[in-house]
Amino acid sequence: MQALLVIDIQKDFCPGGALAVAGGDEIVAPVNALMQSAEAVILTQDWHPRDHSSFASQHDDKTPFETVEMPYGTQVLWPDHCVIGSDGAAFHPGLEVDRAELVIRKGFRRGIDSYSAFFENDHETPTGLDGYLRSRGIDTLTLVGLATDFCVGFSALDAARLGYRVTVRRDLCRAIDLDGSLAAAEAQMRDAGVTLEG
Ligand code: VGL
Ligand code: ZN
Repeated sequence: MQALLVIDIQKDFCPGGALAVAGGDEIVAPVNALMQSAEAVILTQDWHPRDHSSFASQHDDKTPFETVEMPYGTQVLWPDHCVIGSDGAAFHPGLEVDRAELVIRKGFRRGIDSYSAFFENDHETPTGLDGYLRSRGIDTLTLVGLATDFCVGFSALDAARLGYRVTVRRDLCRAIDLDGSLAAAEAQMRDAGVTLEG
């Protein structure tokens, strides 16, 4: 069984948002269309407490897009975004959220970020999505959303490592692209056996 995994199509990642991804809103209509032919639809929602440790505002002398060493590894620091319950954390108003059977929220622990829909950034703490998919008999995933080089890429890599057949629709994703992060993510995905389409 197949599922469409729609990653983080939230206001803060669209033009005008706190961590806007160029062209982020352009994918909303074609993602809605793709939902119609999916066997199951699952959405993810980036969902951070206001003092989240991935926010540059929580670190002295740091500005967004710098990095910091965390106990679990190097972490990029971001502008405050997708704060729990805020308008920016809401899905893009055009996204057909009613089609989704599951919404998985991630990044809700103050001390650890979670790009992937499967594991937090320690690559260890599970979100529960793998168990959900397995218990529904879903073994094939199509990924779309924001951003290609962070949450989509990390989710696709984890999914491939967990044994799912994974396709990323590049035409239905948009990237942040920090210092070559898009090319790096695409190379890693290819190496992991992810099919890049579009
Ligand atoms: C994302 C940076 C921080 C994403 C989430 O959805 O790709 N990127 N939080
Ligand atoms: Zn985030």
